[in-house]
Amino acid sequence: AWTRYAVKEFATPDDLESLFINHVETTLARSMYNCDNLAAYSALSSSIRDKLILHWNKTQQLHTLREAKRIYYLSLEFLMGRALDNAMINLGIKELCGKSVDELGFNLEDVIDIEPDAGLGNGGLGRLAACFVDSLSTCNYPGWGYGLRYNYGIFSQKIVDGYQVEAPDYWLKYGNPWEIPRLEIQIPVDFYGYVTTVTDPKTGKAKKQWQGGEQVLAVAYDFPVPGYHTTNVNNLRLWSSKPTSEFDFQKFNEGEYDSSVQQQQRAESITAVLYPNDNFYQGKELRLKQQYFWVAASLHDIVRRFLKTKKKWSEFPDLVAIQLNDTHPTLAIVELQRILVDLEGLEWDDAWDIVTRTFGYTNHTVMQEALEKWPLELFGNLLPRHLEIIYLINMDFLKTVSKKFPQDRELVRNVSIIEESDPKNIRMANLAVIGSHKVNGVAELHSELIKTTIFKDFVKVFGPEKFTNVTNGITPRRWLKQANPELTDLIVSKLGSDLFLVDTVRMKQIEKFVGDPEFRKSWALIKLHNKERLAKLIKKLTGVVVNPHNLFDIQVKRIHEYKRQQLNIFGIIWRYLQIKATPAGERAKKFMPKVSILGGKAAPGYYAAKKIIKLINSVADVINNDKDVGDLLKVVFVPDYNVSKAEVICPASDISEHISTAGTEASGTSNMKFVLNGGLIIGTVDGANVEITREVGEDQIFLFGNLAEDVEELRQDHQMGKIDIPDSLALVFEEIEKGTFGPYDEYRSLIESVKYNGDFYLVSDDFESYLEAQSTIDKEFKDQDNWVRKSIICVANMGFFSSDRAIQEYAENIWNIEPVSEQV
Ligand code: DL6
Repeated sequence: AWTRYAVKEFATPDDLESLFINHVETTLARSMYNCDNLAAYSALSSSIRDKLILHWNKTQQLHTLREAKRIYYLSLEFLMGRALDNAMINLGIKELCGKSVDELGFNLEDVIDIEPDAGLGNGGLGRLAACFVDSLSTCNYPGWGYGLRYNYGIFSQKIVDGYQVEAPDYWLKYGNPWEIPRLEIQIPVDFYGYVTTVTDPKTGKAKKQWQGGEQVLAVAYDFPVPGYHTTNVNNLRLWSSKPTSEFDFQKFNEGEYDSSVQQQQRAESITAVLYPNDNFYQGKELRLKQQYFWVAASLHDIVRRFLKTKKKWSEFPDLVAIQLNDTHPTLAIVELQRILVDLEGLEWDDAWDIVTRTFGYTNHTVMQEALEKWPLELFGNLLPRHLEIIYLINMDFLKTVSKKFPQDRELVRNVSIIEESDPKNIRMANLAVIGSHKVNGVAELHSELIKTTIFKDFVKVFGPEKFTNVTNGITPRRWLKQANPELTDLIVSKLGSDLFLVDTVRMKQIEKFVGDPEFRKSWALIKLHNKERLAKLIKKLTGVVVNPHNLFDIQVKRIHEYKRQQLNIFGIIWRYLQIKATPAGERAKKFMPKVSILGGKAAPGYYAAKKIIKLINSVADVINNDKDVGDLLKVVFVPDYNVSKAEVICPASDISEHISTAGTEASGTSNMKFVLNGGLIIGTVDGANVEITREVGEDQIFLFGNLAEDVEELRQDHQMGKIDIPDSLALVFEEIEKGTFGPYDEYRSLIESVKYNGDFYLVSDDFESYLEAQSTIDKEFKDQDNWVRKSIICVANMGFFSSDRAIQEYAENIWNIEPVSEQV
C-alpha cells in the first residue's frame, strides 16, 4: 500500500514566499530589489533547509527512541552534485517552488543553475555513495554518511589548445546553505608521537597508551539528506579540520608572523583538497592523514552515540553497522580495536569479535595500481600505536592460517597484512578483508573475479561465504525524474502514478505500450528534446554546432586507459578516413550522420590520460573543420564533465560507450544512467554491462570484444611480442604518424603503448570487433521505429538497477538493519 507522504509545510506558494523574503532580508541582509539569482538560490535553499531540519530532528529522535540499528557509510568521497533541485523533487514541492519564485520575479531553472556542484568525489565511487545516501533516506533506513568536507572539490577542467588545464574548485566561495555547521562538535585527533606502557588504575594491569605528538580538531558539518516522499531525513556528516589553537602566540610576539600561523595552516591542509585520483593509489602522507583524521572523528562520534544507550559493548554490533567504501576507511578497523582495548579496557579477543561483527567492506577494483599499500615506516611514524595493533591482528590471524594450512607458506605470505617487500608495506585490502564479516564486489562478474584474483587466498582461509555480491545501482529520482522530467511524465501518464520511482520494477509495465505508435512517437520526441537541450549546452561550452537529428554517440567518464577512450577516438579517426575515401556523392548514402561526444577529467599527474584528451580535441578540430565531412561527423569534447552536466548528457544519448578492457571495470554506473534514459549501449562483456544485457535482452545491446577469461593469455602473448595490429588500426596509426592531428611526437607514447609496449588494454585485439559493432549500430539506427522500440524495452527493464534495490540487499544481507518510519 502507498503509505508515503510528502512534506507538507508549504501549503501554499505564499508560505514559501514569506520565508524566502525573510531570508533575503535577514539571513542575506539584502532587499528584494537587490536580489539576484545567487541570492534567490540562497534564500530558496535556506527556506527549504529550515523545513528539512525539523524533519531531520524528528528522524534522529525517532531512531534514537527506537534504539534502531544504524548503518554508517564511510566514504572518502560523496559526489553529491547540486542539492536544491533534488531537495525540491524529493520533498514533492518543485511545482510549488516554481510558482513562488515566479511570483517573486525569478525563473526557477536559472536559480537552480546558479548552484555549484558539490564535487566531493572523483567518479563512480563517490557518485555511488551519493546515490546510496539518497536511497537510505528514501527506504527509511536509519543511516548516516561520514566523509570529509573538502574546501576544494574535484578540480574544474578547462581545455586550452586542446590540453586539460586544472583550476581549483572553491565550491564554498559563496557559502553553502545546505550545511549546518556543528561548531560545538569538535573532536581532537592525534598524530605522530609515541607509545608507552602504563598501569591501568582500575585493573592494575599494564596497558599501552598512545601519546600523540600533534593534535588537530575535527569540526562537524551536517547535510540533511531527504528521502523521496517520506519525512525521513538522514544525515551526511562531513568533517573539517581546524587547529587546536589559532596561532603560535609566542612566535607572533617575536615578530615571526609567517611561522606563527604555520601550525594553523598545517591543520587546515588536512581537509583542504580532495585527492583527484580515480582508481589510482598515490602513497602521500597527507592522504593517510586525511584517512585517519576522518576515521578517528567518525568513530569517536559513533562510539559517543553508542555510549549514551548505556548498553554493553558486546551489543555494539546490534546497534552499529559500518560499511567501508573501498579500503580508504580501513583504519577504522584498527581504531575501533584501539578504542575498545586501550581506552575501554576490553580483552583483545572480545574486542576483535565486536570489530569483525561491525564492519563490512566493499571492493571497487581489482586493478593493482588502485590497491592501497602504505609504507611501514611512513605509517608507523604517523600512527605508532595503530602499527602495533596491526602487527597483533596480523600475528593472531597468521597463527590460525598456519594452523589450518601448515604446509602452505605461500598462502601465509599472500594473506599477510604486511607485504614483505623492500620497503615493507601494509596491505589495506588484506586488513579490510580480515577485519570485516562480509566482503562484497559491485557487480556479478566483478564479485566472481575478486574471488579468483586478488582475494583467492582469502577464499581458501575463510571460505566463499564471506564473499558476496551487491550490484551497484543509481537513484531514479535524480537520474530519471530530475534529469529527464518529460520521460518521467510520459511514464507516469501510462502507469497512473509515480510509484515506479520508488518501486522501479513497476517500469516493466511500460513494455506493453511498445506497440502503440502514439506512445512511440511521444517517446522519440522526448529523446529529440533532450538531444536539443544537449546541443544547446555543447554550443555554449564549445561553440560547436551539432545536429540533434543525428546519432548521438556519447562516452563520458573519467579518462583512463582501462576505460579505453583511445579505442573510441581511434574508431572516430577510422570513420573519418572512410568518409574521406568515399566519393562525395556517395557519402550521404553510406554513412549515418553522427555526433561523437566525449568528456571526462584526467588525474592531473596521469600523462597518458592527458594525451588522450589532447588527441580527442585535435581530432575534433580537424574533423569539425573539414568541409568534406560536414554534418556526417562531428566530434565534441565536453569540458569539465560533472554531475550537473551528466544530468543533461545522460538523457540525450542514442548510444553510449562502456568499452573497458574486459575484467577491469568493476561495475560502471553511467551505463545504468544512460539506459535508464532510453539510450542503447555499446559495451564489452564487463562490469554491470553483463547484468544490463541479462535484464534488457541481448537484442538491445551491442556487445563486442574479448572476454575477461581470455585477457590474461592475450597479455602474455603480447609480452612475447605477439601483437597483431589489424589493417584498420594500422591505417589510423599511419594517419596520426603523418601528423594530420598535429606533431606525431605529441601522441607517440599512445601509439607505442599499443604497438611496442605490450598493449596492456587490448586495443589491437578488440579494434575490429569494435568497428563491427559500430557498423551494426549504424544499420540499426536507420530503422528509427525499431530503435525506439528497443529504447522502450530498455527502460522498462532497468528496474533492477535502482540504488534502492542495492541498499535493500546491503541492509538484509550485510548490515542486518530494518527500516524505521513514522506511523502515518
Ligand atoms: O562501484 C563504484 C565504481 C564502479 O562503478 C567502477 O566500475 C569502479 O571503477 C569504481 N572504482 C573505484 C575504485 N577506486 N578507488 N580507489 O573508483 O567504483
